[in-house]
Amino acid sequence: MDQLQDTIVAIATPVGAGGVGIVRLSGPDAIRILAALTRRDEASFESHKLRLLPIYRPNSDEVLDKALAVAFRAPHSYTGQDSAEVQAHGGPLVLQRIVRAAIELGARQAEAGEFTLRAFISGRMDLSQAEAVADLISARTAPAAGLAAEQLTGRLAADIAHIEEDILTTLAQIAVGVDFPDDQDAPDNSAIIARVKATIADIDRLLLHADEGRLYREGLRVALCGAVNAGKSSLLNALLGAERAIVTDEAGTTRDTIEEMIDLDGMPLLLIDTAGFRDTDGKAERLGIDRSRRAAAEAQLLLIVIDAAEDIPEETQRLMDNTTGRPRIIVLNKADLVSEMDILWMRQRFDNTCGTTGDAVVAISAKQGEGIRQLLNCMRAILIESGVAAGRQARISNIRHQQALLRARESLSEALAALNAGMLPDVAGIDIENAYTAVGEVSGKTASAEVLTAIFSRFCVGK
Ligand SMILES: Nc1nc2c(ncn2[C@@H]2O[C@H](COP(=O)(O)OP(=O)(O)OP(=O)(O)O)[C@@H](O)[C@H]2O)c(=O)[nH]1
Ligand SMILES: [Mg+2]
Repeated sequence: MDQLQDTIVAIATPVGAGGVGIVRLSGPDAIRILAALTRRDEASFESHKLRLLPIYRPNSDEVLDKALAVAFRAPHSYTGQDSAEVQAHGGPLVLQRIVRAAIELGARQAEAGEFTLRAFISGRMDLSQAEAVADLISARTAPAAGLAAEQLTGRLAADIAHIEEDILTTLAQIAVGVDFPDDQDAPDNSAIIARVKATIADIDRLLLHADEGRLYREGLRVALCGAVNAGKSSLLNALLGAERAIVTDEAGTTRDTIEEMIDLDGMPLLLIDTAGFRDTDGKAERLGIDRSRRAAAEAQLLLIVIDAAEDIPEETQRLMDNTTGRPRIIVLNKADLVSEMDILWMRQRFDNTCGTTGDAVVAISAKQGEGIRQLLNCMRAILIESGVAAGRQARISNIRHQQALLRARESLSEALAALNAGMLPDVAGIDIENAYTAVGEVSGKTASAEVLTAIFSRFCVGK
């Protein structure tokens, strides 16, 4: 994967027909190949300037397309290498033929993520930025895209670079050696201690809300749970404003969990419709119910859906008993079937059974779309109160980064303990070096080949 001397080629746009499709080249021969494809002089390609030219099949007068051709001369390109693009008509066959022509002229088919890998290797971006590219492409909500875009701009990269520099300075200071005050045997570690403390504080600032940031990036999980026929799937559809899940009056309609993302005023929510709880002999349904329990256990917010026109089933009561204290909303559905007095009475009943914690209770009609806005407001309020909404401000939203920084912090704490105990700074130096290695995994400076392979294989070909 690391043969930078190869010139690579790939289709950069999605598979299928489109208005425009882009073939991308990067490597020492990229511009020569572009010149050969267009039968122009290589020197005639000014960097970053589009030209409308016929694209020829090599060794033939056959024209493959009339397209926009552009060269990007190193280092001013995405990969930092000489690069080129052909912006052709977006038919899959046209694009494949242009790729094949480029291969005939000496390029090689690019592997997944290879363009971005080159950008990383040539220092155009650090590893956290390269990861942000993949996150941005795969983001399913505007807030997740926002987190990725911010990381792509290099704010995290700059913070990490700053921490790396600080650690290197501390190591340099240790290497120079410390003074032993005349009248004491113990070294004066105070300057180094202050430096290590400051670095720990910087790392802590970065790690603030990292747990929430991760949840935020993946979507805050909201599980719709309750007995069969309570109207969970109807509620999912009402929240989505689309007929996503099948709704019938048969108990046990939903067998498998159904997940859909929504954007609630900038909060990414992963709504999970589940199989209704009940005793059943059906194998598939039982497995589905197991999944429901798992979804309920992992959710950041539970919507416990209750059919207001029925008695509360035993299973639902058990679910409520098992989830007291967790962020949840009791959703009294089918409010259209009962009187306002009934709803009032039920509300009171929940206040009694749930004690002073006072569950949030919202009455709705999923079928008629009533009370949905109130429910959304209540969901937002509870998510904010529970703290997960703070993920929006998180600087770290990736578990790999979080773990690397936690390891760095641990090593620095050990160094601090040694320094405080009056040991020679050299002893702490080993821990501080370990901290440097851990931080470098975020920027990629010290990331292993396995880590790099794992990260770049997540990309699509052409990125
Ligand atoms: N009157 C009324 N009927 C509703 C309402 N919500 C759902 N229903 C009806 O209740 C029945 C069950 O609805 P579903 O949404 O399939 O219920 P569910 O909880 O997903 O059921 P399972 O998937 O079997 O667990 C359907 O006939 C719906 O039309 C409502 O607000 N009012
Ligand atoms: Mg259902």
